[in-house]
Amino acid sequence: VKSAVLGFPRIGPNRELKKVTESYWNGKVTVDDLFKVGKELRAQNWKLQKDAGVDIIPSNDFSYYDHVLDLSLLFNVIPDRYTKYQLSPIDTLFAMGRGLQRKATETEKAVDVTALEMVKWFDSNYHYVRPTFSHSTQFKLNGQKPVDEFLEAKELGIQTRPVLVGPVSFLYLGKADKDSLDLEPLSLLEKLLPLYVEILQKLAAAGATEVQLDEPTLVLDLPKEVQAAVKTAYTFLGNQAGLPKITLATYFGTVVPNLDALKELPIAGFHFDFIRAAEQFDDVASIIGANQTLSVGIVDGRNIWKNDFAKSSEFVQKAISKLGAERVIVATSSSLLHTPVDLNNENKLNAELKNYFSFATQKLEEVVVIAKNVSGQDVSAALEANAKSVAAKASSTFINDPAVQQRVASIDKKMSTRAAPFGERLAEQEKAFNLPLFPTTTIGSFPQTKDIRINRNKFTKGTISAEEYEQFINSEIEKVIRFQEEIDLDVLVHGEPERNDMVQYFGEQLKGYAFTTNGWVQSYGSRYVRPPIIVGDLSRPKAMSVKESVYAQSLTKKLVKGMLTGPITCLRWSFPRVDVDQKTQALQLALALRDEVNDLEAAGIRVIQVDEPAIREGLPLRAGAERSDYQQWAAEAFRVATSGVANKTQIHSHFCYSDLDPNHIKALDADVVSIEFSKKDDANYIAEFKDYPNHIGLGLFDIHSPRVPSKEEFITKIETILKTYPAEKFWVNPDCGLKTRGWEETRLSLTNMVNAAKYFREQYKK
Ligand code: THG
Ligand code: ZN
Repeated sequence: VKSAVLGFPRIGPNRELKKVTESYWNGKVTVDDLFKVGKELRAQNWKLQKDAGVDIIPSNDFSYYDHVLDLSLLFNVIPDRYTKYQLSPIDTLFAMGRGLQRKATETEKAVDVTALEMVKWFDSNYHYVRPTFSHSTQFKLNGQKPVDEFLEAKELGIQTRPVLVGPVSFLYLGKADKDSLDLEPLSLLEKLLPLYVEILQKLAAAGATEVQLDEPTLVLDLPKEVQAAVKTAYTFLGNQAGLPKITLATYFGTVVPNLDALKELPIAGFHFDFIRAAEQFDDVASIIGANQTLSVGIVDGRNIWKNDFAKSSEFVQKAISKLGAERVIVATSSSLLHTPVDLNNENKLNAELKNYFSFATQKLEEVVVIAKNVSGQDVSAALEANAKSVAAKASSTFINDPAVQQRVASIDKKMSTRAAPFGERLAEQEKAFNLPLFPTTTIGSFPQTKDIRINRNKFTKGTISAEEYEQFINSEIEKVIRFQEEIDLDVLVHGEPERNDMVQYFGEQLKGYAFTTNGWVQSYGSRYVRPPIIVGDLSRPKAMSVKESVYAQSLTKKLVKGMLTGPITCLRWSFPRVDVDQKTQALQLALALRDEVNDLEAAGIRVIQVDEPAIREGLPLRAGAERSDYQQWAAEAFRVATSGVANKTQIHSHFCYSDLDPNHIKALDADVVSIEFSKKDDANYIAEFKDYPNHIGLGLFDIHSPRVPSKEEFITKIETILKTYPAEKFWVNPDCGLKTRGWEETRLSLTNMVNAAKYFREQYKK
């Protein structure tokens, strides 16, 4: 029985790819330096897998930005606005991924182009760049990256299985460009398929015997025509002579509702995710043809828990007894892109906990051991060690905290309901706060300057004392407060200089969490996150944010918002436990946050914002009972966190990164919500929120761009919104936190925003 890996992290064990890419963008290194590091990383990854004994090793899983974007470039799906500057292929890739603004020099023309849309990759925290099609798209092969990388590995003596996103997912996950809104991407299938044939032929000529085509859209609720497209595409590709053998890979869920599309396809085999959807086994096994292989995704590509070899082997045995050993492959459930690179890079992690974890590098050994085990080879030492670790975890004191379990069991309706309905709360809040019409505020973070990062690093390394660090943070808070007073915002924030990542920061302070020093996972492009790990029952040993908020409030007569990350976002952006359900973990987080919210209130903080940017991405991929369950418990968790306060304490929340469902937000019963809106300001989207009962700040400018909107631009925008949206519910704020912006543009944008609000106050004066 062979072992297979669907993809390996590309970032390098020490974020080599981030460092060199950002240096290249800053003009500090050449394109050759960039390519050299890329080549080294690829070689390193292949060798690692080869040495671990993996049989089927992927290539073309590497990317300088995003593998879906690579495919847009390969098939020449490049909107005209990027080609007109005649940039090199790599600069075109970066321009599409992140936009490019460059002043003219003696040798180069000026460039000014925004990025393509970036979207979450299914329910993960990875973002892909959306393929963007137009009537003028000229499909043709642009270079041959998959072939080049295949040959690169071959030269190292390593035979690989190239991986590409398949044609249906490539189209279905894409969209029509703004000049071609009537275009249905899926209608391009006929034009696209010959390009797949062409690149697969080239791969075959280069010596590739098999390829992996990823079709994760098959785990979504698919309309009939998409199912039909799968059938068309793979019948067509499978019937071409001279191509490498095709394995169609799906992951992140069950394919059962789309199973018909996979029946009797003339391809070599399938890969399914049995971590996410073990229950699909009988159904999918029933459609495997007599000569087809089944790749059993049994080593989790989305989480960091050590595999249970006994359990996994038993599962694979089931496949073997059905199909025979030669037709079964042991594989990672998905690409390992979503896991940190190497547990051996962690030297501060508690030894007991370390024994429960497995990062990408360790997962290579896992697929190999399981494959050997089910092949009847002697891996008893590995099995024994694994069984010990599994048993130790079950009784670990890290994991079980009876007091927390009891508290979750005692949650009742009262705990998740505010004392009075919104109308009554609002009346009390208005009386207490006396805010003007069109109140202005920001989402929470202010620019994280180099100085802040340097001081945080010094504190982490111990080169400055806790007192010195606190003084530094306080001086930053004071700067931010004075700044906000000066530009005359109404509801202030402390600016969050003490926080690295909003989830990591709270994770580090909660009992039941473990965190890594080097466990980076790519989020998009060169931006990575270090998800904290939920290892046990969660509780809050002491207040987490009160000191900073109270200090900020002590500096001003204006209201200062307390700032917290909500239970669902903490859960979604962490590696969760797999021994209890997600609802339980969310409620434990909710209770910890409830204590924090109540402490903030007791310390005199009168407005408290609990952010839930990840609430939408937690929604199960498929409609059905699981989804409505989620909607119920996600809202409950938020309300448990926020319902312990008096009517006159105002609860805010914030959402971004996704299209929101107003009904879902309504269930949270926050007094005020701010939502990302600057790129979604069409009348329909506004209308969806018109009847939302509580107050909303529709984000008025894009914080991802250094561009400064003028006061007039803000006024025009607000005027448009006011045609649909009632003035008395309208808060004025940016789209999201200002952490990644510079101070200069922040000052200008916010000043213009505040002045626009003042203009409307005059207009609406009674
Ligand atoms: N935190 C977490 N997940 C997220 C976001 C977040 N997912 C969605 C969205 N926001 C992704 N956006 C970002 C934005 C910035 C960064 C990462 C993800 C970022 N990372 C730093 C970097 O790579 O240089 C490192 C941050 C750190 O020091 O911890 O800037 O906000 N969890
Ligand atoms: Zn946001």
